[in-house]
Amino acid sequence: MLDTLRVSDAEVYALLMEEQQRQSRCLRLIPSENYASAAVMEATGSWLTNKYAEGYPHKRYYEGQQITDRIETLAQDRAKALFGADHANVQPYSGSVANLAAYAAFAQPGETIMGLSLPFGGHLTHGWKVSATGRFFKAIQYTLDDQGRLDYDQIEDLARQHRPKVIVSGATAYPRLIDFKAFADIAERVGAVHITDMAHIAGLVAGGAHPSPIPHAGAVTTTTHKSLRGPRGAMILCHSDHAAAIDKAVFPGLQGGPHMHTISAIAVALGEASTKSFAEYAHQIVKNARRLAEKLIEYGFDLVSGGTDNHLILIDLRNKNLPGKKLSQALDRANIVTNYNTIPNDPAKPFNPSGLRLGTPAVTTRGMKEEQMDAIAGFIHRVAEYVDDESAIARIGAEVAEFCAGFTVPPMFIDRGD
Ligand code: DSN
Repeated sequence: MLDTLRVSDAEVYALLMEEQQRQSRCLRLIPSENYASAAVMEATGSWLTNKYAEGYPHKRYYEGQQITDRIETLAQDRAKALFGADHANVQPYSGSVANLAAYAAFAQPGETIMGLSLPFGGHLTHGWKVSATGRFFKAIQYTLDDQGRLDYDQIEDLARQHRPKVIVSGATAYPRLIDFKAFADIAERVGAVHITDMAHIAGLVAGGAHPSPIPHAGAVTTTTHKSLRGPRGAMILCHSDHAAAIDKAVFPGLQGGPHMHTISAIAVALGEASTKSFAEYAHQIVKNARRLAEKLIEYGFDLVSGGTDNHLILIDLRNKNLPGKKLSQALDRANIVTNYNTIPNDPAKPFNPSGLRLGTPAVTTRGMKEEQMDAIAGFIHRVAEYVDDESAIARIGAEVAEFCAGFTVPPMFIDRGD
């Protein structure tokens, strides 16, 4: 890859090669990151970069759509088949835009939406005050109970009190299963549309390693690059009775020309995600997260909600007297990449919170299994113990790089033979 770039722009080429080496040398534990396959990356960089295709297949505002119509239809069909949805819009540029579009399909500016509060594990675009979703709509935010779990009674009380047009389920830092049916029942009782943001868990849902929100939500938004392991993009899946409203909200409501190069790569990723080997991958992500959680608990780490059901772990570092930022920066110096994060009811400020968020999608793509999770927990424990000792951190970093060298780094060929 990149043979032409190497010749035509040595400066950018050198930076990209350094990034490739960083991704190879490090244990990448940010739960929203992954390694896309070579096929996904090739499709992302194709001739479709050159094409405008405003509109939808067979209803475009530009000519020359002989191929784009077939590609977008293929991506839609693969998305519908993989997730069992009636309709798929594969045009949203990102998860943030997909969420805003989905709300705009069902609520007018100033009307009420409801979602999980950002410091409790919700996304910015679930109605947080600085996001357009919190400014353009009246956003009511639910929180978690004292055990770090969703409190469906609280959600129902708030919904009855505020009568939102839209209730959002889904999270970016919630390690437990979400009861999508409970959300659907609450939404039905107050006359709201239930929208699920499944961005984090889309790969798990595709592989059958997490219950699907599709039967319980009016619309489901997702990014395509997290556990689903595709290009950086997004989709909205919905029932046929909402299809027109969703399509109109994406284009012309929020976006202009779709990124056809990304859409072709989404089709490739959906093809990969429909294989048996991807289902095994999805189940291994969850097994790895459980094992990593168990080992971290053995090392004295306090986990929000006491463990995990999905791909993600949230550590409450208060018992270690260690701010999340300080630990995540020390881990980064030791070639272990995580992100600091708020914990429910965090007494500290969001820019220097009390938590650390980890996930297993990327390391599982590299072929790591339970045995390697034990080693990773050991590395994290040692960095936390020696957080102020730079020579110890450097020694651990060298060990981590050596450990990583034993595991293939995509881009690689994904066998679609099954
Ligand atoms: N909030 C980001 C994450 O989970 O990393 C995604 O937008």
